[in-house]
Amino acid sequence: MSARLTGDETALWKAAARTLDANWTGTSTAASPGLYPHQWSWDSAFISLGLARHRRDRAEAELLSLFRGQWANGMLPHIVFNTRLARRAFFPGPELWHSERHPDAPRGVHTSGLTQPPLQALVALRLHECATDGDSSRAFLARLYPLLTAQHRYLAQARDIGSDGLIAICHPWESGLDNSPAWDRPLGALRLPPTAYAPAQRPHTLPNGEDYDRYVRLVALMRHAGYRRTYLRDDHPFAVEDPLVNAIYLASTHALAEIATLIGADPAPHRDQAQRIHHAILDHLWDPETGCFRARDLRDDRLLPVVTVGAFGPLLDPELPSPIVRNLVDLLLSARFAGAAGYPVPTCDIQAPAFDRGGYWRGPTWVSTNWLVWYGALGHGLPVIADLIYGSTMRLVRQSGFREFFDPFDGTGRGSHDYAWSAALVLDLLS
Ligand code: 9YW
Repeated sequence: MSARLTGDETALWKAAARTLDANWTGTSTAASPGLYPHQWSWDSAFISLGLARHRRDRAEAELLSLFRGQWANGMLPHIVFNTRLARRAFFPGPELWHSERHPDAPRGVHTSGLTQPPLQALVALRLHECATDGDSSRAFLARLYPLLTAQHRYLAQARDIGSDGLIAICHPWESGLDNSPAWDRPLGALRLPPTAYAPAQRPHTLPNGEDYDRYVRLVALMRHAGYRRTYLRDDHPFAVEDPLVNAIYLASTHALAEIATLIGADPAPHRDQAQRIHHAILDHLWDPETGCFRARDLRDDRLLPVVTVGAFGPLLDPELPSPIVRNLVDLLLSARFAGAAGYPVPTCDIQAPAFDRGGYWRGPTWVSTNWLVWYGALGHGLPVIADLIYGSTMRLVRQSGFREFFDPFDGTGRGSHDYAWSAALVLDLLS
């Protein structure tokens, strides 16, 4: 804990550290003890950022534990199930995925068959930057590097569905922003057979049962096709290039180049790849007419209409042209986002018809997306934006605790309590 913290900040720091301690399972961190008892991929990345400030040993263990679930083709699954828990601890559990039937899946651990935003390389580099023992930290990076490069190779080979340098999500869960209105159109276009899942089995967080059936349907299609690359490219009905996912991919590719340099490997292929992603984000996801980034539906080659918090993801691109940075700042401060929200950043454009202040990823403020926009703003030397988001995040957790998500107008906490990434990212912000 830093000596420059005020009394208030020290109390918050201790509460966040206690939450992480309570969620620690012995080898990794439960995303939320009641609701999400397993290990989620991008949660794990955010969580290790907080652990790095509190228990360095656990920060490394957290990432290594996640990569135990990595498939032989490099795919890093979005859930690694905790096999010590009862099978019914979370729905949908391992029975939806049947990873044990897939030749690429690891033995002795159950995983999902989807992935999530590839934050891990970015986080691994940040862990190194705040390490006190440089040698041991470099050794950790050297251990992680082949796993990270395999993860990125999988994305470049299997998920560049548009052959344009960007990666596509094949399921809303892969975005991390599960029920974002950005996916409404491609999800609505999906033909739905009668479902086998009873309404009682659906998690409370998703109000719309029909959407949930569509999620399960998409998983079934992928599973039946053996998650095959050619199926995903040619036939899978859901393929979307999202600006937030791709900006994370870009930032992690830059991080991979730096990690390569630190451990004496060749950074050049990662630098070339980063250039390709940078140009593709601008060429394919920037809409000059509306002055913002939007997701592209590859199945009908159109930008999707709704503007979400994902529009600010490209701030993670260190080479984002300054006129575009200015556009994003104006949009962020406008009445569509921070200008009308007491507790920014809402996850959906407040003026969009789909905006819902209590609707999970359809409007509420989340600590994770706030951290990403904050980090991007710092990278572009935008202290006013960074301070605005820092202040809003601190007010949220002080007022409502480490909740899963928050009402963007009055800061009311919603969803699960003791949500690990809300605590972890507060530790990172305070450090
Ligand atoms: C689900 C674990 C996950 C996060 C996702 C969030 C939510 C629920 O919880 O998903 O059923 O997977 O939307 O981003 O990784 O915290």
